[in-house]
Amino acid sequence: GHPMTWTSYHRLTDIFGYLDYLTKTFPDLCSQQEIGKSIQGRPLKVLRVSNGNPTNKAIWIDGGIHAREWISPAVVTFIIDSFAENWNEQSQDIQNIDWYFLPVMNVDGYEYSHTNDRLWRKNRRRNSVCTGVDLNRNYGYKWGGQGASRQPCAETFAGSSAFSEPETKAVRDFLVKSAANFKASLSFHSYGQYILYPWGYDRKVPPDHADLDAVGKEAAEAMKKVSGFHYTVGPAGSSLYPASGGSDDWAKGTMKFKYSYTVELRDTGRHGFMLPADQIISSGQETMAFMRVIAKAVSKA
Ligand code: 0X9
Ligand code: ZN
Repeated sequence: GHPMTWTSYHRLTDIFGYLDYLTKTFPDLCSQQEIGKSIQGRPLKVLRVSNGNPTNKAIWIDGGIHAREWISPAVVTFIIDSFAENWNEQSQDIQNIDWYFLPVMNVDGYEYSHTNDRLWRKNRRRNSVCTGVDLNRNYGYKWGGQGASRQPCAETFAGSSAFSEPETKAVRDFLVKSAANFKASLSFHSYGQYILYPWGYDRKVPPDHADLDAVGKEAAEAMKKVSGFHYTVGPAGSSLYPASGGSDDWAKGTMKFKYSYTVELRDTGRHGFMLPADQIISSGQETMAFMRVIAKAVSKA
């Protein structure tokens, strides 16, 4: 039977078990790939959802870059479930895209946030004195600039060099080598209810920022219609704070994926990272509205 629920947060083995269920139950739609291993040796599992049409464009989605942001893997698996269980009811735009999901990127940190420290953020690399690299400071575009720390004990430690971490390296190698026609990258985080686009490394914007802003605003309106929750749209560096070495900047700056967003899911601070599990389903439903708008934009791109 179906091994997953969206009324509580799940451990990594449950999530992996769910991916196995999907590939067994929908073999023509879902396939799995291990793209690498974490620093503690846990597998990094990517699920591809695709109708196999060779002219499809592709979208990359990651969750759980930050360990404590539990709503992120929960929403990413909710999206996967909505697609897989109701594929034929999805929009034509959604059906004609190859979807690549990495529900939990920071697998070691995610487990550690369940077993030892609920508010753990970084991965579990043993540095000289402290543990952990902030994976969202470890990507190679403008690595080591503003908002990233050189101090191993800092929450925003960028690592010893760009892509020093096996988790970021695995994602980079997978995307660089992939034959898929990627047009967008979506990275799910919490919290704050923001739809952020590049640049994150500075208070600057790319030349096509108006396109990113328009699609972001259309998505925010669609989300508001579904749940009533308000998401703020803007460039990451000025809407939030400048922070370099992020996945979003690398997707746009190095990989040249047209649409790159970091979505900060619920809430705006009442519960923060400890969002009650009874908000997973409604968060997932509003994020599905976001997905439909992105799929439409990518179809036209
Ligand atoms: O600081 C981050 O990595 C993200 N916020 S979080 O609270 N989830 O840690 C925002 C990243 C926005 N993008 C860039 N600054 N590149
Ligand atoms: Zn985050």
